[in-house]
Amino acid sequence: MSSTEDLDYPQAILQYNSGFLVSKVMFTACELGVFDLLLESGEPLSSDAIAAHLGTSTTGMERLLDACVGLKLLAVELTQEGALYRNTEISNIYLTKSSPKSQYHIMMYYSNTVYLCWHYLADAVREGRNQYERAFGISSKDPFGAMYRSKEEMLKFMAGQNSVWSICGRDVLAAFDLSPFMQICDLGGGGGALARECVSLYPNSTVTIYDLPKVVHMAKEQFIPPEEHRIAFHEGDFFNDSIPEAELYILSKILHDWDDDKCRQLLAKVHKACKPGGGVLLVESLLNEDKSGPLETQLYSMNMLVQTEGKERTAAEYSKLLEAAGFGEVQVKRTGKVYDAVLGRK
Ligand code: ASE
Repeated sequence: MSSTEDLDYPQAILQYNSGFLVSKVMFTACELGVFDLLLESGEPLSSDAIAAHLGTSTTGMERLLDACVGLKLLAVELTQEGALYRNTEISNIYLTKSSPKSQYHIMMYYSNTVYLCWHYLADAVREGRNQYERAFGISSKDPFGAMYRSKEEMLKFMAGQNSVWSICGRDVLAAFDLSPFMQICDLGGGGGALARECVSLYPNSTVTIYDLPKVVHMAKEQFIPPEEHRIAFHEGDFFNDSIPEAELYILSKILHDWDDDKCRQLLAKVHKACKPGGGVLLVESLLNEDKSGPLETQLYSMNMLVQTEGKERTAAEYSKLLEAAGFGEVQVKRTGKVYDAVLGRK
């Protein structure tokens, strides 16, 4: 495409202009249970039948379904009885609640929590800080206090964070051979999906999920079956309480929540607790060195601005933080998916 064509028909601008409409159509179809219904039904359904089953208006549902067809999240077939809708393969796998690779929970978190913070993106940029006060009327001093403001919010966040590991958990854990590390501590391990992936990939390892007491209680109650004996728990606040000894610490999407000062504090503490010969695995979405991309990571970094005290960083930035804490032999592996791996050794 020549640059004049670009200027005559600014496809990118038009597309970006409606980007949030696309997200909200997908989120809404998920929330209302369109994909679950079409999976369960096992046969294509009319918009009237879908509306009736889900208790919505027909006029609204018809438009939602057609927009989903435009997005290739549904397929439509015209028959004598009218238009019949069915899931596409990608919707069956990723948008239904019950699928092992379901992204339903992260979408509900984006649609109902993240979305409200993004309403104040301009304020976040002006002020350089998160927007919990404007979005929810709660203090933004303690981002996780705000994110875990209710049991429901905490559960939504934990379930949402879990869902990404069904897609890229294996890749980040297989990026390095972690089999020499038997005793692993997942700091801020939350709902434990990565810990479960870890004991499945490395059958000789045990993983201790370290998290706030209320998070650990929820993980035990909702996410980790009691018969999973290779997963243990440790309740604490990693900034204020002690960190147990381990051979490998996993910090998955932890440093991106905090500024450089807090990251240095935490990594110094991890280094002190770490067994000699042990290491630390950072799982993060890496920016290019010149921060020119990937777009998904640049957008995540904006999300860290509206929701946390952190940002996404480059591999060199993470290496510097690790080295400042005393870790060496830093290795970086890009997985080609949204999350990458950085390993440092003590
Ligand atoms: C965090 C991760 C997330 C803190 C807040 C968050 C996510 C959404 N909100 O550690 C999931 C990852 N997605 C993004 C946009 O970073």
